[in-house]
Amino acid sequence: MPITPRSDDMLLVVDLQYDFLPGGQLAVAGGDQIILLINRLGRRFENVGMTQDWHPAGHISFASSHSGTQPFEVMQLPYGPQVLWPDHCVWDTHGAQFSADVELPHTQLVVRKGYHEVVDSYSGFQEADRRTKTGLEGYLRERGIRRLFIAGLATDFCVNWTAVDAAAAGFETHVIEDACRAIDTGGSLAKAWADMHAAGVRRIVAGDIV
Ligand code: VGL
Ligand code: ZN
Repeated sequence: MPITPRSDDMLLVVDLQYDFLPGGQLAVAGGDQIILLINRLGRRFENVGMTQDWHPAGHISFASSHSGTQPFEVMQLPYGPQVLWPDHCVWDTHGAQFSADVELPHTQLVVRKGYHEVVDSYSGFQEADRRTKTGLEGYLRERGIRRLFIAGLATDFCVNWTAVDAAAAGFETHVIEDACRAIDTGGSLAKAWADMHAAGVRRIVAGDIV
């Protein structure tokens, strides 16, 4: 289905940071392969936003914060099950920076998330406690944005949770599949697409945007 960008659309680019790219602490396979495509997509959108995973050292989502655990294990935390990760996207480290290959100079908004030590936040809208908001929804409403086009890393975590929350908030939400790459741990990618489908998220490819 061809879709033409409008002035009430935003391209929301998720977590294109060194730690999620090959060589990073939580590298997503092929993560570097989507950057040029996203740069090209970005030129089609008047409104571009980015999210940035942004954790304090010792963050609760890090396996290193819980003795006797390993990365990719799941741990029960007060707000629900949490996959434990290698340390990543720590404040003011190189790994937390956006890739220098990202060329989206007209980006209007950067939303940081995951900055509270005891709660993770995959979603750009709210933390994993499902209560603490980032402010993104209010920003988009004040800007008159009605449709969101989401690309970036990782399909099954931050893209997924951001898309599901966007749809729940009433935005017409599209995930650009070939402009995303997944971690895929413990069946997370299949579950993510099922969750996004159930939430009414539309699964498109970059070629649909004309
Ligand atoms: C992400 C795991 C941990 C993501 C962030 O950007 O998808 N995944 N933190
Ligand atoms: Zn993270």
